[in-house]
Amino acid sequence: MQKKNRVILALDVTSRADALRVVGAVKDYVDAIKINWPLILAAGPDIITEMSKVKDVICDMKISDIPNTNRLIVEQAMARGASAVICHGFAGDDSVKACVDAAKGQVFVLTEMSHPGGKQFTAPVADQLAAIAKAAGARGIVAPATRPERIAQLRGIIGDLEIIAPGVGAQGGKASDAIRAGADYIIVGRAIYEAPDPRTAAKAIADEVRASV
Ligand code: NUP
Repeated sequence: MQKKNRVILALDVTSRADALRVVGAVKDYVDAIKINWPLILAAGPDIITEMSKVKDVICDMKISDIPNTNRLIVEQAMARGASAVICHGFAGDDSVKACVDAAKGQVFVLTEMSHPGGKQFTAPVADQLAAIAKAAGARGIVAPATRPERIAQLRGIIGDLEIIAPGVGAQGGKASDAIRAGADYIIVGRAIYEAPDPRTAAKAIADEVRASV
């Protein structure tokens, strides 16, 4: 994934037609496409392969099983063209390591989640989850754009690993705040794909990011 716009599109639309329309409109302003269960279930796993021909795909399946099952899930995602996957850290270091091995390092580990409920269980252990990501050899972590101060604190734990930050727009976070706090990329879904003109919305966010780097 080329660090050009520092924007990752969260493509949580629920049809192949919408996915193609949105990606066609915004591809100049995003560096990767994050695909989550809504689109995989609606359009089938071949959508990973189709989208991977346009941009790098991050499969956000929030993998959180025993090591063997994690390995099988990651192998399926990578075989379909994913460039990276997202896993939970709470299943433990062996489960995260299984993902890292199967994805040859291309794993982002969830730390503190961006929604209000993320404060309940993930926030108190987020520092440990970040340490697990670092020790396992992951590529990076997912940290909340809704709480930029946490991005900065988690950066202190992971060093030069990458931070991708969801929560911009619909969840109330601001792109420039997340980037200034140390995020490498922001993740944006509804603020782009639900906008009247997704291309204009994506460009505005990419411009905001560029101005804050
Ligand atoms: O903590 C997280 N918060 C979050 O929103 C971890 C995530 N992976 N996400 C995902 O980012 C979420 O599942 C969705 O795909 C995207 C944010 O979408 P939006 O709020 O910009 O529409």
